[in-house]
Amino acid sequence: MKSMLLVDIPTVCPLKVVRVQPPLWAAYLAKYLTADVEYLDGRIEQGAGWTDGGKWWTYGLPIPQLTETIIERQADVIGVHIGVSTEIGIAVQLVNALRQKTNPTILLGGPGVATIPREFLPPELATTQICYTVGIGKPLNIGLLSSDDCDLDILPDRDIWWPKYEETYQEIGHPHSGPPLVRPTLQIKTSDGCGGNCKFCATRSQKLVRRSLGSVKEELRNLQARGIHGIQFEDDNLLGFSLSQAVEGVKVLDAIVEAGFEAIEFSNGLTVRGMLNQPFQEWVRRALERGVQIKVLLPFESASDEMLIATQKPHRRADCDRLLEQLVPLISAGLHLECFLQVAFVIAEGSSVRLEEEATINQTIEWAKVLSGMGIKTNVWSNSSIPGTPQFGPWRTRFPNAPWESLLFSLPSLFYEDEKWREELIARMMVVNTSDRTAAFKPS
Ligand code: B12
Ligand code: SF4
Repeated sequence: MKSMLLVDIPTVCPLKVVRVQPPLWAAYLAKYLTADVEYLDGRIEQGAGWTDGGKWWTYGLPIPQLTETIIERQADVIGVHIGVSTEIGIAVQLVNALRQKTNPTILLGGPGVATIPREFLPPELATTQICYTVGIGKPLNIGLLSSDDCDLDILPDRDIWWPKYEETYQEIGHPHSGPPLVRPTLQIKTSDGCGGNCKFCATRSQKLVRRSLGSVKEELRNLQARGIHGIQFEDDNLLGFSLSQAVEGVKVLDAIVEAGFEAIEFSNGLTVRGMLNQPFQEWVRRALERGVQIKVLLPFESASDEMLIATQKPHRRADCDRLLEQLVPLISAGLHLECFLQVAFVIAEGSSVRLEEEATINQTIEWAKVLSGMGIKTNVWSNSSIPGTPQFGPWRTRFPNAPWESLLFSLPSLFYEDEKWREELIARMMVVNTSDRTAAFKPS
């Protein structure tokens, strides 16, 4: 039997923020593969820390050390996960370093590479194989798979990284919204795809497919057996958009409450239109009454219909206001609300890109202040053009030599109350990337 080493590579960030979470990708792959599988986390292995690469911070093992560690494991196949496209630059360095010392089969996978059109990938990666699946579904076809037709109901094999998770990840919490409501909390994914078509989203246009309720319940039992108290959703769109889709999603939510979990967090997975469906509202009330803690991220994106329409978001400002009317009163009953807004949108129009104008940026920043005053933890991010979206092609073509790190990054700001931030943001809108636009802002 062949052996395969699954590797999480260091990640790049314009700020000194730890961004790691238990690798669900590896847990699924380990289950699909017939090979002997080992896991190596290049971000946290051997107390890896920050190294300063100029304006970028690279979190994880330095490349020479990572290369040595990989070679020592002597795997037949090295499977590298590229979670976000900014890590492409690191992947190139790693592939070059490995090729100088040995000649293993290198497989790349994950949304960071799978969503990028071939023509935009650096030539150094031509010697690797790439898995073009994103999400739970069938991952690759290289003779290492247990079956050609992978079942969505397959349960992830968390054993592959469990000890590391216990030691390290749990302390870190979710990188966007901080520590979990209860510890330990672990993420699940009960569906794949969305059905939406938002212009800035790399997983757009993928049909919503669900795991069976039976397999979700089995996974919940497995997690409970490990002592997990909280669940965090990693679905794209658990509730779908329509009433009948929401009814299906609520069955999953009821199963979690019935199983006795103490907290449920949606840092991902709910859309505004999905949440407006009555069954979801009723579920929130039911769950809170039973003492379950709930944290919901409101993905409002923009205060202006102009931007919501330009980016093909399925909701409008009036939908957000309606949802607020329903959910804000529940804050006093224990509901935790967070909100995600973006400014400096990049709008693709044919082969050119246009940037959001000051008027709508101001509108969103003003709204952020209002939302914050309502007790909602509100983040305003600076938008970036993500590979795999209509914005990316023209963006890449306009800046053909920009490094990968520069093409994709936005930061949670929390700076919307600061006039200076707004001025800077506007000044930086004409620069190549959102990181250059925002990296100068040091959170206190
Ligand atoms: C969880 C998550 C996070 C987490 C952890 C990310 C991580 N690095 O692991 C956090 C909160 C930290 C995060 C942050 C960000 N994220 Co994020 N995130 C997600 C999310 C919601 C789910 C990923 C997941 O766990 N899926 C479940 C697993 C089972 O699926 P999977 O990862 O795709 O893995 C499967 C296949 O891809 C394949 N596969 C994966 N790896 C490998 C490796 C090999 C060798 C093989 C053969 C196959 C293979 O097999 C797996 C099983 O089938 C996705 C959205 C999505 N739907 O995927 C966005 C997503 C990955 N994030 C995205 C972005 C942009 C970001 C940020 C850059 C946001 C920002 N602007 O700052 C930051 C980056 C931080 C960083 N440096 O990592 C984009 C990436 C787009 C791109 N092309 O780069 C996505 C796709 C969202 C989107 N719709 O646009 N994110
Ligand atoms: S609703 Fe969310 S997951 Fe669906 S396409 Fe839009 S941004 Fe992507």
